[in-house]
Amino acid sequence: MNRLLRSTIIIGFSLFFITCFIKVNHAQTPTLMSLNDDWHFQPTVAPVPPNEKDLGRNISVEGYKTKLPNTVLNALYDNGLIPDPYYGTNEKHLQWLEKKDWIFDKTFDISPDLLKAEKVDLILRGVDTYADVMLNDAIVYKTDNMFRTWKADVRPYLKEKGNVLRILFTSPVTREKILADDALVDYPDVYNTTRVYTRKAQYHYGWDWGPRYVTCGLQDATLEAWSMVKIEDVFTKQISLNREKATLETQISIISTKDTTVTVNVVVNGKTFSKPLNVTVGQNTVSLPTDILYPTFWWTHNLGTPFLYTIDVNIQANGNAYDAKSTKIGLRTLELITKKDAKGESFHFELNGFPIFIKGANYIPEDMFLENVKHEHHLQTISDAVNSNMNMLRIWGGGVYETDDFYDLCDEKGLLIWQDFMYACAMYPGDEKFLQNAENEAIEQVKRLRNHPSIALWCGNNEINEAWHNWGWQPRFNPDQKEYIWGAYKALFNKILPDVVAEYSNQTPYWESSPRYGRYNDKSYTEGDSHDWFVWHDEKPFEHFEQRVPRFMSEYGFQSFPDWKTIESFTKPEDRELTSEVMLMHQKHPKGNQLIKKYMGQYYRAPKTFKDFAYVSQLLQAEGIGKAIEAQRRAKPYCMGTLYWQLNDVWPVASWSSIDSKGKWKALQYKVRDVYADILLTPVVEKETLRVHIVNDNLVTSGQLTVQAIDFTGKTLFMDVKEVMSKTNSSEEVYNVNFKTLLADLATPKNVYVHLMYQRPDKPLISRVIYLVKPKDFSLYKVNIIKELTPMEGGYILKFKAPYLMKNVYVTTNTEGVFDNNYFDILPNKEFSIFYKTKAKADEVLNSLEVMSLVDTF
Ligand code: BMA
Repeated sequence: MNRLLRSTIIIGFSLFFITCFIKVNHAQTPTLMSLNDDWHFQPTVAPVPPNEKDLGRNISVEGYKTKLPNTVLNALYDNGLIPDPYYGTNEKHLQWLEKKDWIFDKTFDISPDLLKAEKVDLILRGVDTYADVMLNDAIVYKTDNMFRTWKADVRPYLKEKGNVLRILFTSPVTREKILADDALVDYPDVYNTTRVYTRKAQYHYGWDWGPRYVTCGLQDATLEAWSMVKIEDVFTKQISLNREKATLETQISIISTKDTTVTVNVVVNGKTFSKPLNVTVGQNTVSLPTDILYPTFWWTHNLGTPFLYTIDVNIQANGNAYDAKSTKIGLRTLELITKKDAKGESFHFELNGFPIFIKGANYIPEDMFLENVKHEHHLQTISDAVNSNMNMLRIWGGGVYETDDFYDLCDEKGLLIWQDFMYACAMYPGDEKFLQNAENEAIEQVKRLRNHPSIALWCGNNEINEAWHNWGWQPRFNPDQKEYIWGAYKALFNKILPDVVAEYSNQTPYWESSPRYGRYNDKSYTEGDSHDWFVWHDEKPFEHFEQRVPRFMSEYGFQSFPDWKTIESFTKPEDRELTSEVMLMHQKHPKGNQLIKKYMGQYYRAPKTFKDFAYVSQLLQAEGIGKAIEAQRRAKPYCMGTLYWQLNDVWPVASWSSIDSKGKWKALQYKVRDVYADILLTPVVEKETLRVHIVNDNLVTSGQLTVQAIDFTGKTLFMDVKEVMSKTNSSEEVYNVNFKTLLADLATPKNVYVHLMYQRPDKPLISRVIYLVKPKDFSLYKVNIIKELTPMEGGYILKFKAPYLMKNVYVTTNTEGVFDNNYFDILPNKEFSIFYKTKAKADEVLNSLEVMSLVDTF
């Protein structure tokens, strides 16, 4: 054979094999086809708005284009049929739409290859909520839970061309009315809605920080074609963990269309573990013991590295790959320690045997409409949490179980998650259908999240135990009804959910309800987790937080207004008044404004304008919550955690959030970043004595503490230096000085700040400025602040300087960008620099730069 012929034959053969392999492989490994594009939606009957002012008057029954993910309101907005649901008072005039039924449909072709598969599953996610799903006129399923994935084989109904997928949504409120009429009792709900009958995000029905938008739609539609065998689920269970070895068991669920033999391979840290397996038609499970020698542990970002291992699983039969799945895991032990002690019962988490003080916030969904939340929003929010020194977020039970992407980010960034099941502030039905639905939802969610090292806790519900016992609901019912309602509670939160967590999770602890007791029960301060709303709801002063510290504070908070630019985004200039109709629509707490005003009077001088009021409301919030955090951290180890209410917002509103709906940090977020630092210098003022504590959440440290008292004009009144040591994971007083000495006999500390500086060898300086009187008593001076702008990669350094102390300097520009600091204090004659990340030109920044401080508000 000549060489040319030989090469041609070899190339020919190779091509033949490659083609065969690709073909075989293509038919055998699951193929995904997205059905998210090219949808059409329409109301079932021509909608007639009942009132003159109702918006959306031109909606035609012919329907409009849309694509997934989407829900009706957004789809109407995209088509220009309704105005922005967050603007002005639009919420009020869009309510009528919730009573309508809608059809979403899509016509599509599929490739002939897809039809060669033995099974083609139609998978729908985030179906919100009641829908009949039909493919080519055959009913595929009827959905009734937005937290579940809906899946069925539609291979028999599929054709190559012109498939029609139709989803007929029934209005949740219509369906709930029928369910409520049939129910044996009228289930109490703090917001008096019918939401408890529907497994749909409960905040959609309105909350004290969110509008009511009971809409419908879906987040994802996919076809998955496969033949013979498919991996359904991979779970790597941690059997034991020590420095030498992680003993694991990888459990793989396989679904098969025939009885056959396959090989299952698990690749862990470069080592392959294999097992032959006889699979039978239907569900099969195989467990492979695997291990990792000298493992690297997963830590929260503040204590170490959140190290992740990849687990690759594949199945082969007859030398061909059939399916493969890759998951990430983190190796760590995480225990919730609840032990009786002299004062009550502890509540703390131990990560890899190390008791950790939890620092974080309560998280709610990032938007009213989930389709608006993209990867970059999750990334921003989780980065904000990490950059603010948080180590945990609580995903609150009135929202949603978050997307896979969210938990992946938490794993990677070393942030723990307290995960509520989605039940909040109401009593829920206990009939068999509801409980079965709830159990299926729990199984799916626990299985989905069990490989994530960030999942620290499953909690049954938000405030339902407390509500039943303290919110005055019981007198509405006779003894039988009470037993019935409480029986339903126990069935779900004391049986079904803990059983699901025990059976399916990776040994994650379960906690029945947050809080354990309500605030009127003294045990709330000695046992379990606590929601302390004495400040705000019961109008106690911020000092209450210092007087009563619980074992673990899982909720407490104070409202403020969003950033002024955010206020501008939903108002006309004439709406920008505290009591305008628009502003009231964006304040969902009945006493909200009145409470902010009342507290403001206690701590700040009355602001001149509404713009000043909005700014001071943020300082007030930071003042109150900062006080609480410092007191709770000082009380370590009696108290071992703090999660304030609430991190984020679902729309532009006055709320307890520390980051507003446009992602703008409020003053509180900057404060949190400071007071959540692993090493915190924190003051206690007691009977004319200043006591300085060091709270240390990390390892032993020692260094030099400098204490300086300086007046607002820059004159030093006192200075002392002391060598101090702080033990691992501790909170201790390290220094004290009486006011007389500190103030050099000055009559009042009204114009004095104390500068604390802690310098450890080879470590950055830790610096903290504290004040000895309430902000309303400060003697501030009005002077010009000198500004200077220097270009730097990615933006500008902004330098500020003033001869006197400037309190809570707030910087804005009209350009797009992010300040790395704001609401900061400028010390007399000391330069203060911040970085402004922006693409804007220097003169644009400078020309629109506005700088104000507390003294400008009165
Ligand atoms: C808490 C939360 C929410 C509510 C907040 C403020 O108890 O669980 O229900 O938004 O209070 O009132």
